[in-house]
Amino acid sequence: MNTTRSSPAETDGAEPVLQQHFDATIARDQRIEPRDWMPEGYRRTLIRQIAQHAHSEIIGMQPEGEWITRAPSLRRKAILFAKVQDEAGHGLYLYSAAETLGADRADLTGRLIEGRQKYSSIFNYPTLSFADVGVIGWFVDGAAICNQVPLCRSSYGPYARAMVRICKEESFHQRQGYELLMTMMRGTREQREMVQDAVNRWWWPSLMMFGPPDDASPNSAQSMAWKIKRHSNDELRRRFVDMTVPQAEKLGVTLPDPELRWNEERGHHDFGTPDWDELMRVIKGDGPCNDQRMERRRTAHEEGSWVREAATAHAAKQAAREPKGAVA
Ligand code: BYC
Repeated sequence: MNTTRSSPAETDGAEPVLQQHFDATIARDQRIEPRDWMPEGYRRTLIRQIAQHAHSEIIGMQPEGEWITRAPSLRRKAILFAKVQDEAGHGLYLYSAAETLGADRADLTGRLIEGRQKYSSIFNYPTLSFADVGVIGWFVDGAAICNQVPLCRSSYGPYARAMVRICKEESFHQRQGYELLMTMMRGTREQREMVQDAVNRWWWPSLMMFGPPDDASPNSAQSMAWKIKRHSNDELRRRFVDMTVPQAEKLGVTLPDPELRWNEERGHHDFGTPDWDELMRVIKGDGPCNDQRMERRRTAHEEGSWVREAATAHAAKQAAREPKGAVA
C-alpha cells in the first residue's frame, strides 16, 4: 500500500485506507515517519508544538545568558556557557524536526519574531540574581524533564528521537542547577536568602509551564489521542510537584505554597492553584519581560543576516563547483 505523504487532493479517494493505516500505526504504538501519510491536523499540531518548543529553547537562552558575563567564578561561567549553548542545539534539532513535516525554518523564525507563534511563558520572567541560574536549572529544567521524557515516546519519529538527546542534556542541566543551589545553601546567610527569594519567584511560573488546567486545554484531548502528548498538563504538573517537594526539603528551602501537603489517601501532594489569569496574560505578551525578549530576538536576527547571506552564497558556490550528478 502506498502510504507516502500526500495532500487530501492527491489521495484521490484513497484517503480512508490511508487513514486506517495511520490509525492502526498509532494504535500499535508504532512511529509515524516523515514519508508516511498523515492527517493534515496531525501535521499542523506537530508543527505548532515543535515550533513553539524550538522557539522556547532559543528564547530560553536569554534569561540565563544575561549572567554569563557576571558568573561568580570561571568554573560557573564555563558551566553556564555550555548550558546556554546546549539550548541553542536543542532549538536546532527541533527546527530540523519541524522541517521534516514540510515547515520552513525561515518562515517559523518569521512567525516568532512577528509574534504569530508562541514560546514558553517561563522565559518572560527576569533573572534578578545568580541564584536564579540555579533555580532555573532545578525548576525549569526539572519541569522540562517531566514534560519531555514522555515526548521521547511521542508518535512522530523525528520529534521523539530529537527528545532523547535533549532529555539527557536537560537532566544534566537540572543537576547543575541543584548543585549550584546546594553550594549556595552551604554559604552565607545572604546566599541562602538569595536562593529562597529565587525559589519564591520561580515556583508558580514553573507550575504554569505545563500549560492551562486540563479542562481549559483545547489541544490536549486530540494530541493525546494521536499520542503526540502522552500525559495531560495536570498529570505532568502533579508529577513535578511530587518530584520537587523532597528535593526542596533536602535543600532546606520552603516552597511558597501554604496549601502544599502530602495527601496519604491519594499518594500525591495537594497544592494550591496557580494564577491562571497571569499565565494567560504572559502568553498574550503582557509578562514582565515579553517585550525585552522579543526585541532582543529581533535584533539578533537582523544582526545575523550577514551570516545567512554568507552561508547561502557559500552553498551556491559549492553547488556550482560540484560536477553535475555528483552525490554528496
Ligand atoms: N507558555 O491546549 P494547550 C524548556 C499555549 S523549553 C506559552 O494545553 P498543548 C527549556 C499552547 O501552546 C519549554 N504558551 O496546548 C528551554 C496553546 O496555544 P495554541 C517548552 C502555552 O500544546 C531552555 C494554548 O496555550 N516546552 O523546557 O496541548 C532552558 C492552550 O494550551 C503554555 C515545550 O514546548 C506556556 N506555558 O500543551 C530550559 C514542550 N502552555 O498553540 C528549559 C512541548 C500552553 O493553541 N510542548 N500554552 O495557540 C508541550 O508539551 C505542549 O505544547 C504544552 C501545551 C504542554 C506546552
